[in-house]
Amino acid sequence: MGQTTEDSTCLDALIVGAGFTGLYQLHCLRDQLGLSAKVLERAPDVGGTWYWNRYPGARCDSESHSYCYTFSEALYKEWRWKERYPSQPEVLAYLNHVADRFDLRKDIQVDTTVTKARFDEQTATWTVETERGETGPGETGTGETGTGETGTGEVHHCRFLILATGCLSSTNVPNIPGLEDFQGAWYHTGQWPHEGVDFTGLRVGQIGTGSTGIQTAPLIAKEAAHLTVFQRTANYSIPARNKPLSERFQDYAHANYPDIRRVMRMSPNGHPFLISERSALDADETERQQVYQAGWATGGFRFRASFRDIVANEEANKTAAAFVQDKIRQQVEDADTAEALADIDHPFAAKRPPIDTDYFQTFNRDNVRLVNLRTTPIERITSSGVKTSDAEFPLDALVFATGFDAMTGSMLKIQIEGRGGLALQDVWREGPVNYLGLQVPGFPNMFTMTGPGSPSVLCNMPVPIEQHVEWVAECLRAMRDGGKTTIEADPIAAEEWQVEVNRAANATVLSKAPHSWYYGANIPGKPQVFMPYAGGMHRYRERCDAVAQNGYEGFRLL
Ligand code: NA7
Repeated sequence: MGQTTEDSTCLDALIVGAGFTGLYQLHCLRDQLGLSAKVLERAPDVGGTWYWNRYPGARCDSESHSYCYTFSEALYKEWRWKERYPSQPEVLAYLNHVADRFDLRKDIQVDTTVTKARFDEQTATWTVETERGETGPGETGTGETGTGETGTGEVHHCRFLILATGCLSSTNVPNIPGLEDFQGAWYHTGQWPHEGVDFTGLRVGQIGTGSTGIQTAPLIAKEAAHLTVFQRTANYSIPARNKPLSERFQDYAHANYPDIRRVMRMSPNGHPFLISERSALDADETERQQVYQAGWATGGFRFRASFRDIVANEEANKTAAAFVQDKIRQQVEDADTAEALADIDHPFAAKRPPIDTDYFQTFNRDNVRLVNLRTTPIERITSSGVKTSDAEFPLDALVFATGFDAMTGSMLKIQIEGRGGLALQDVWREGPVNYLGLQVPGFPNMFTMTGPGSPSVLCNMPVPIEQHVEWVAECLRAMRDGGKTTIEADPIAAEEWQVEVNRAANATVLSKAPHSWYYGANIPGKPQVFMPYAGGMHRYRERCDAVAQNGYEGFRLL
């Protein structure tokens, strides 16, 4: 064990995480409110999830001109994006630019993992313990690590603790028997080596066909000698139709910044386009096909905007699902493979729908094979590959595109104790409870950003992020102006919010995929509770604004 150093200064705010949320929160609290604030970040640099996810093909599914901050018109207009969807290096470069532009780095301490946080009721402050030089976002793995000098602990004190730890940041390496025997190299996409991986000449296995797997398979297939894709749940995917962004489009986006921002802020999902007001059931079959075809040609999430009720109405959803399934079959030459890819057991968009570049066509390559784990499950990983119930697949490398312990994973990795030693792990044992996704009863002055109860993962993320950050900043400003020192969610308000979160999910087809990570179903032992708020970003914003206007209704302020 190394030594522990204690910083006796009590900061106004400690922010955990230097991703999209943490960077903007620091800017708001320090530069707009004049508070003393600091960010602690486990990675060696800023960027959050965009620091770690460096797998081949890593790219955002939101369009570039909307996957950015909009709080500053000058910032919006000085950045020019290269492609319709930003690649991981480009998003990371953008976040680095933001960190430099607002001089944020001087208050960001990297290579620092927060391990414990405890609320002291006497002083109404948080005591936060850290370790230096921790490994990355996973339990184990071959990915990038920190400085390696573990064991040096620190103690910090603060009035407000803001968990900007990310909602898709705690990697999930499934516990498949035999991984420790595997003689090849293995990687999780969310913890990819910074120097890259050369798959040339190798037989690669990929487990997972979510958004990440669907992005990376076409690139790995081009490089590797052979790629075996292990699919547990077949997935819908819409062509991204990525392309370089013209100077003309960039000029248009900059000139129309106020309108683009307004559409993003008023829409249910934070994207910069309007959703049709028509029902899919109001169009006849020919017209419906034409509308879907147009959406397919446009590509990306705009396909989902074809009709207003694709996510809300099961019958409407079936028309979209059938259209996409037909398209999948048309793209894949081998009939059995096409059927395995199109045999989808949930409504369209009930699990997070990927968008792709040549994913299905990848299965037409001679060096790519699909293994359907529904019919032939994995039994174990051996020293030389993967053994399913009917065959053994010799592999030189294994890629886990197996996702994250979403929304709660990174928060629960920190041992957090609220009033009277109440542990967050205990409070959330049966599922996350909080108010507006922002505060947990019993944990005063702690804010949970983009976690359960927030619409975050169902939206173009920068929009809920800016909303959360600005709401918290305004809250702290109001507390200062009103001479208040603590804010805590009322347990009844939190209970009512859980009812609202469930009600919102049940009003959509999202509730028809109980095996999705929205329900925590990808993590063994995790409570099966629908986590994000599915009522729409616009409603969520209205609700949060009303709560603030009504003197922070549902919160106790002292
Ligand atoms: P996802 O969407 O959670 O996808 C993970 C994939 O890995 C999915 O196909 C899973 O199958 C599969 N998986 C997980 N565990 C296993 C095991 N044990 N065996 C076989 N297959 C498994 O993660 P992504 O990284 O693709 O995307 C996460 C988000 O990041 C995405 O929504 C974007 O917002 C960005 P399953 O479907 O569970 O049967």
